[in-house]
Amino acid sequence: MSDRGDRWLEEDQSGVLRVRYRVGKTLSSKRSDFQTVEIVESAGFGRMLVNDDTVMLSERDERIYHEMIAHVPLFVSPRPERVLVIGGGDGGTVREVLRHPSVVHCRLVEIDGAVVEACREHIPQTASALGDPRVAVTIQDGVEFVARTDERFDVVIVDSSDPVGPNVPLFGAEFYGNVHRVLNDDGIVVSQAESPFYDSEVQQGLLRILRERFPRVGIYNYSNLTYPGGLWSFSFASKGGLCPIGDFDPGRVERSSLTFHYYNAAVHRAAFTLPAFQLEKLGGLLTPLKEGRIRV
Ligand code: SPD
Repeated sequence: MSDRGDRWLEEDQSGVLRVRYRVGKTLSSKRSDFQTVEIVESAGFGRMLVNDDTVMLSERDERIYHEMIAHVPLFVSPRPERVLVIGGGDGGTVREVLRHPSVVHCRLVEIDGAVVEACREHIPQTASALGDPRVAVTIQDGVEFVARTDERFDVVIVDSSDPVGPNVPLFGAEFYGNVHRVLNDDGIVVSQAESPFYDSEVQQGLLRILRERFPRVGIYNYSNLTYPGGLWSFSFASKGGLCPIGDFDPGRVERSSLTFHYYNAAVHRAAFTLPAFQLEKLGGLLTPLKEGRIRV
């Protein structure tokens, strides 16, 4: 068998579509307490992290997802110093967070230690960030962590998997009540919000929960290669009313001298422009984005 391509890995999307990836060698395969965690070589996407037959990331396109989940909130937050990442045991989100020199502490809370271990061993492209001295890795359920912690954060990033099994509470009201609690007054929470094509009910549910607690709520999109349908979303909510457009200074991105694969200041702004079908479903749940900050 060649390293990159003698079998097909099949992922089911919502029971209505199956996507198949040509893959070769399995570098690691473990049944953890929560899921099957596999790292495979693929023909077209480099190494892939696959949990319960669902692609979490590929080396080829992970930068799109991780740049968009991290830099949008971090460039809106006035001075992000303390960041909490829930999920994201592969380390890709943490890697992007650490590129902001104002960040002094980044805590990763991942429920499944097997994900962290497998990525540390086989996907250094993302997991090498976890060795940075500013990072603290906690293997614990994120729901439990935010319910109990005394720490406070400027940005919370919910880098979750799909809302099945132990991930369901990460899309729930109690969790977001506690996220609100652990955020500083100007705090921002951004969350993995599934597909606008397949999951509009999930998106509606999440935005409804956020609207009950946060004065500013938005959703933004990104295109990627490996999540079915290609177009996927993140939610954005700010505790103090910071607006991802009105309080975003494109000059700050330029002055940072950071280079990106996908994110830039124009993409940041454009990502909040939603297609008509998505606006029709979600429009009533979003707060206006054009004006500056909503003072609370
Ligand atoms: N359908 C898969 C959605 C997975 C989103 N999370 C991926 C984790 C990458 N850090």
